[in-house]
Amino acid sequence: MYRFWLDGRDVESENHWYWDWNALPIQYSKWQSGQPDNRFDQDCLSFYTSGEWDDYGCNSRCHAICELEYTDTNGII
Ligand SMILES: [Ca+2]
Ligand SMILES: [Ca+2]
Repeated sequence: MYRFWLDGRDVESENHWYWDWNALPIQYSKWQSGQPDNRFDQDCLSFYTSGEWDDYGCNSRCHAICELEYTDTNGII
């Protein structure tokens, strides 16, 4: 099972999750059972390939997902 970053954080106030890109509160959640546990002060949001969320140490390593705009030679995006 792989883990990926989401753009959420609760670094300002424990368990008050917000999107880092626009600072808005996160309205939806899909926490894994027992999460978020803030273990060793976890303040960044990750998710597993199962789709379940887990708070995770911000300096930890895990996979990233990038969004790219792409247009092929036929103009299809
Ligand atoms: Ca936390
Ligand atoms: Ca956790």
